[in-house]
Amino acid sequence: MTRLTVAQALVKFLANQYSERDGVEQRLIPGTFGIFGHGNVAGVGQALLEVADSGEMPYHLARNEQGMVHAAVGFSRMRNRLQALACTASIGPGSTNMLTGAALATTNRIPVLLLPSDVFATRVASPVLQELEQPYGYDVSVNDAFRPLSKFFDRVWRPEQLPAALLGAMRVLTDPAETGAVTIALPQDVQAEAFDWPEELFAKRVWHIARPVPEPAALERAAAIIRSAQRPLLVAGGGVHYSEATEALRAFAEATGIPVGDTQAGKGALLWDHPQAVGGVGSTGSPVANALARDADVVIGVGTRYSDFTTASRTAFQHPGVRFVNLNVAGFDAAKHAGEMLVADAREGLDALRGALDGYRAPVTWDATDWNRVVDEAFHLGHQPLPAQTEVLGALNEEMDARDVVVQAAGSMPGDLQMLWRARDAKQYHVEYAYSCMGYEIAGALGIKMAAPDREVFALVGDGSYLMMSSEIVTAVSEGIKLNLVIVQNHGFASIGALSESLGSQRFGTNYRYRDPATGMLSGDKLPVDLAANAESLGAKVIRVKTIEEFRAAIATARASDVTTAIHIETDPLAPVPSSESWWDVPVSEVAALDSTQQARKAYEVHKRDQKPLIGGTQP
Ligand SMILES: Cc1ncc(C[n+]2csc(CCOP(=O)(O)OP(=O)(O)O)c2C)c(N)n1
Ligand SMILES: [Mg+2]
Repeated sequence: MTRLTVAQALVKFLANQYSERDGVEQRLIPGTFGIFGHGNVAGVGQALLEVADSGEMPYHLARNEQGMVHAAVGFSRMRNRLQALACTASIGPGSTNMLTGAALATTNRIPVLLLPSDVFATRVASPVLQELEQPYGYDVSVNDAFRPLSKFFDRVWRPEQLPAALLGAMRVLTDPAETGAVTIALPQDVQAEAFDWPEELFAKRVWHIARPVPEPAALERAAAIIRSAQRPLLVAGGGVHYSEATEALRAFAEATGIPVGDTQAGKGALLWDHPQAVGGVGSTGSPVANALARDADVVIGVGTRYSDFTTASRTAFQHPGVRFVNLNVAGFDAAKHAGEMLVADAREGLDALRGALDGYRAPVTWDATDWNRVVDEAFHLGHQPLPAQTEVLGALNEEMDARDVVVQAAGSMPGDLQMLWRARDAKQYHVEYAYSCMGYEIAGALGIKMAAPDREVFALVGDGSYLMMSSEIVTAVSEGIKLNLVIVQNHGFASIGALSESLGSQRFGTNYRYRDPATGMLSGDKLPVDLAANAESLGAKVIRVKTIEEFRAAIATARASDVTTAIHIETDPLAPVPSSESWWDVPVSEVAALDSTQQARKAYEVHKRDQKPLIGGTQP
């Protein structure tokens, strides 16, 4: 027996957990992010202090709890879900600040271990500082809000409950089908309570990350459907990366001749210059992929959750008899669009399908020449007087090393990136577009750099995102973790502004400007906001550029620097962007006094006709 507090036992346990896949073993939880308050400073905080100089559980002080969960997500995604970080927060606001991060992790199917602190189990001092009281239930706490956001949730009211909670948490973190946010809520008093633990709790334990193989009958059914296809299209999602199946995908594509489109999480699964890479599928995809999607008779989804951006809100696939074959480790995703379910690891499944399709060649053809020219033009627009955002992305795409990583999450950039970016390395493109959370960029980049210190990481940050959360710059500076930031200043929401205008809402409330007393609207002068000065004040080195030539030079300077460097550039939010020739369902008011809204509603109703509640489902 070992006498330790609950928090000490937790830390000791976590330090002894390992993951294994393909014979490679590594620490499952190699570090902990945290912010201390009275809810965890003397519990989990004390336990982390006891091991602080042993390397057993490195501790990183974050600046914002939401940010630290984003960093943990960036880290785990970069490590293909083989490792996860823990996040400890104090009770009340410290913990609820992690809710957005929890939702983001679960939506993206990325493992993070969240350790919110909780109110006293004994309730002897209740209501404690930051305790929310509910007259209908004395056992309700704000941490119950984690339940719908987590793939595993437990609250350790008694020390005896800890071992089972820990085992359950590790299982879900390492289960590729179930993974996401894993939450263990820790009452403040229980964290500090001592208990006699069995030695075995702290033995080294290896969690084997499975590569489930397809069931033979399911493989046969899937292969039969693909063999019947005249115009098949494969949609590669994030699961291809997490399973490290990019080589298997390339071999599959080359053996079958099937074109490969990608999703935001899947970009880079097949590198852009592969002759069978046709670009993004859906609302922000390439017209080449979207033409193939429109006419596809068989869609093979690999590791994709089929978000509305991928299906263009269920308008992307218009062949009346279209059928889906969904290779996914999660039955939940494999069942979508009435697909033939091939529940398996992406690499195992692709290899098995390649074998089962021996001799099959897809007769489908396409031509990407025109589209490649359109992208080249967008990258070199020469827009005046301010450069276009597409030129910023183009310069970055061209100047970055193949192994550098570009990070983005929200605003107008994810769409432009999905459409235009030419991924030259499987891990070059990191856009969080499942939760599309403003503020992910800098915090996520911090975790990515921690996961891949040998790569340069470039976070593209819109002014809106920057204002929402730039605090992890300070963490990067304090930890000596070098980031490159590109702050794209366009004085508001280019994205939602354009969306608003296209939906007849006249960019209302999307510009960061002074309120104009004459109109009462936020349509006055630009604000005197200087985000470069802000970044500098947080400890970053700053380069201000005005032209694309200066920007290119600044990228080289930032890359060569060993300290966190922010490049500030102003762009024209109204500059042209190529069309994906696709659609996204954002409902427009059915009745309106405004003529602009009435016109937009008419256009909306035309698009709605192409939308099908059920896309697939045709029986052979
Ligand atoms: C946390 C959060 N709040 C709101 C939104 C909705 N939203 C999407 S894009 C956007 C504006 C982003 O502005 P900015 O970062 O400047 O990028 P830009 O649109 O100018 O490219 C908003 C408010 C979001 N995605 N995330
Ligand atoms: Mg902006």
